[in-house]
Amino acid sequence: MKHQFGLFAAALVLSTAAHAQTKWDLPAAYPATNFHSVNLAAFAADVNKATGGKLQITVHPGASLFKAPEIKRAVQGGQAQVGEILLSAYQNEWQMFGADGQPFLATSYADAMKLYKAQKPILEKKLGEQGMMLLYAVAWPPQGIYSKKPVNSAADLKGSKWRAYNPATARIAELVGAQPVTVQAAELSQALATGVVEANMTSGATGVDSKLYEHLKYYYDVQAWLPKNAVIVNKRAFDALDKATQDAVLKAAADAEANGWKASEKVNADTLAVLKANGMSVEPPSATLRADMQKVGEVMVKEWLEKTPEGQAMLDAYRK
Ligand code: PCA
Repeated sequence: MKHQFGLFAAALVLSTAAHAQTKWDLPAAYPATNFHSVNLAAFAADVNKATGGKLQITVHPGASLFKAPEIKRAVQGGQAQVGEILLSAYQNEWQMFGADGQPFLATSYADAMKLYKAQKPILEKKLGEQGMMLLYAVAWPPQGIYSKKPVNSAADLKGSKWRAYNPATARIAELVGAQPVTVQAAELSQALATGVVEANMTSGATGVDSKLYEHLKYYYDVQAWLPKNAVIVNKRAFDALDKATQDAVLKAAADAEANGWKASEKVNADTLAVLKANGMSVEPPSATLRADMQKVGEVMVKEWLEKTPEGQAMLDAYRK
């Protein structure tokens, strides 16, 4: 009898496993048309295909499920199994999250990739301690200055209402004497329409997403840093998958990372052209503005190193 029940239970488990479909929610903060979100949709489709529909990931772009600053905690707590975060937004929690938000540490795609490789093992360890895993990370295009008025030197930014999206962009505002106001990408158009923002630093991609050309007329292509979005997964949710499904997720993540970095470079070129086509002045910064911003960057990297015990070793690995 006992034996029979055991067989029955085993058969039940087997048949449930064979038909089981796991559903994951993936909150993301940027609009569905943004290249990161398009890449997330492709990642989800890949996983669905590779697992024969066993794991279905629903992407919720545009901060529709969780607001940008809440996504990390949602994944950690299991309210969402997987999610996309802007790493540098969490710098105040742990300084290393902000490594790629420091101005002029890595200003090209090649350097941003090198910085990522140096940062990755430390990131993985931290996320592991928090009950999560890093699936992949992709750089945003290089960050430049958008402004309502022409900016020839940092002094021209004094007093301007400056939109910040993370602690580093808020610190830049302080150092140039602007007034920082934190506004997430999902609320940026609205903030511009109501006059809360006169200047900010972000990519051409976000410039186009939020139609910054409707309110700001100048873009200076400073190429100051390339912050990264990371896709993180709750470790318990991942561990609950069978081995084949886990492998499919990791394979799709590796592909998404490679595709995402390629897409970012293309989007950089494409979106700067869109800004121009919409009447924006798109120029390199003047020598003075560049030197001023580099000084700001030097101060910030120094401050960051003072607060980041693992910082110097990471920079040494990056520069090797
Ligand atoms: N866009 C995001 C972060 C970096 C970027 O290029 C934003 O402006 O919020």
